[in-house]
Amino acid sequence: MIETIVTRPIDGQKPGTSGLRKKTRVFQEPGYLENFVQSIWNGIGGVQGKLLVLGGDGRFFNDQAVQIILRMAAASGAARVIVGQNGLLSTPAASHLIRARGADGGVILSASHNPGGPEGDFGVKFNTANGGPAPERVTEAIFRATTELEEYRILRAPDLDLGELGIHRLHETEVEIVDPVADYAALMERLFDFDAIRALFASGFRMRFDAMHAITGPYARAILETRLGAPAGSVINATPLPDFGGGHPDPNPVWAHELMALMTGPEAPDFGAASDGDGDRNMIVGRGQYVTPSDSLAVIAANAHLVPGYAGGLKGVARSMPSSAALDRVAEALGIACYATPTGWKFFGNLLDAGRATLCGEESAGTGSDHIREKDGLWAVLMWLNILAAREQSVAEVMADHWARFRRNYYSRHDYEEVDSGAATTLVEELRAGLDRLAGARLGVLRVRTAEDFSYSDPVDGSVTTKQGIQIHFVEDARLVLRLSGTGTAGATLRVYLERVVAGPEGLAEDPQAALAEVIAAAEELCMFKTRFGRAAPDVVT
Ligand code: VG1
Ligand code: CO
Repeated sequence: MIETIVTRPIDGQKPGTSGLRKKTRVFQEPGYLENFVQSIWNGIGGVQGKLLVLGGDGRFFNDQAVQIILRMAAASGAARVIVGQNGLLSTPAASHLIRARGADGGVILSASHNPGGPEGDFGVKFNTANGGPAPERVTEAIFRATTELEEYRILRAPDLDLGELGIHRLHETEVEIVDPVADYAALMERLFDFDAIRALFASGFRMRFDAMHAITGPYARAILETRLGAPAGSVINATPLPDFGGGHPDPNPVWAHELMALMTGPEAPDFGAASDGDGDRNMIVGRGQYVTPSDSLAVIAANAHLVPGYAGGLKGVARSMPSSAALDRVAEALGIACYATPTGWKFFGNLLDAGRATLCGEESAGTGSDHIREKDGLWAVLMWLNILAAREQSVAEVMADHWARFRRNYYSRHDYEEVDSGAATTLVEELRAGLDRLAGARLGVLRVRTAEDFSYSDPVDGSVTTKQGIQIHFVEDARLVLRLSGTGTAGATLRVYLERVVAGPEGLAEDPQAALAEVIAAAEELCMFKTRFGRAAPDVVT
């Protein structure tokens, strides 16, 4: 029986950088999830007769949310919903399924790198028919729908058994439960030289992949251990847990500290990697050699021709504006275009769809290509394995060669987390208001060349997105970017991005924080974080 429930708009259901993220407890409030899901349906013109994909990263409340969304899809007449077994799908696997099955869109349940559990975060993302995150015009339509909502429709029915593969029926909607790994693993096999990677492992190459108790465990086991022959135990923390084992499923040196300790210790294997809650981020680390995501993207671009799926060359590349410009010099050398977009994967979709870019990446550990329309953690790991196998070099050797050829961009991000929202907004507004006076000014020993509030005009559809971060270029080949996070669920998080290019061949092996000291000092002089936020130092330095 279909029920129509009278409701009223709930404040603040505004999708951010990547979907709607709130405290799990907020999502569990009566009607909260239902209101948002009905608003997605309303915002995209209904789901009557449509084919949808549904799955999540397995965090606490994933199982219940999947049942609610299935009943709401059925109540609104969806023709079929393809669901990952037990309600699980990594974000890249969901993107692939949407494309491979010609779906009209998909709902992904995840708050990505944010911690999960009853006291953690939950999230809902909507992806469109190209497999990518909904572009801004769609998220705006969904948000508008949340402000006008009067009722939602839901089927009254018992829970489906999501463990059983095959086609089930919910009212008039078919629910197809699929193996979450199979199609994705087959796609990876088509892109990479699995024989070469298998031979690498057979020769004694050792790796450690930390799934951080999140969604990539089953994918990494199936691909790295079963298909590529990495020794059993190469994948650790491989069972997805509803609270990610109490950890912070964000693959960076701070949150993946166990892996970092291993990789810098005496027993270090040749290669280390990690992924995040929903499987779209990656961390790459060699023995004693951490690779920043911006450098990783540049290395992948410079070596993509060694990988079968990209042997034909790259059409172009793209990076988020705050990501380092290491990629730009590779693009220049290859003679291809390099685009700088606002933060968030949704801005890459048009470039990928239009064939203007083949590879994309963000400094926040997201890397991907036109094989799907999301960033893809395991894909990046396989890229590196394929490149290491083809070049017969260690990670440290690959990096040394890369910097010698392209120069090195020292790069770091300092996050001030959960600071007072008012103080953070005031800082950004004051910076904006003072931009004109900055050009030519001195900040510490650095001289400002240009200062702007980044705005992006999409070369494909002409849409313009403003206020995407304060960007300051210094005469001394350095850069400072500041923006507020759009994925947090408490207070405000200020991200400070710091970059300096060294010409080499000297000075290629400095400690990044030391190499960036002058840019860090310039940021403090400009923003006075200590006075404004009462914080002696950033909360997270990556
Ligand atoms: C952060 C990152 C951004 C990334 C986004 C979603 O956004 O900076 O690069 O696209 O998270 O990643 P923000 O607005 O907090 O800076 V994921 O893997 O959390 O979906
Ligand atoms: Co993620």
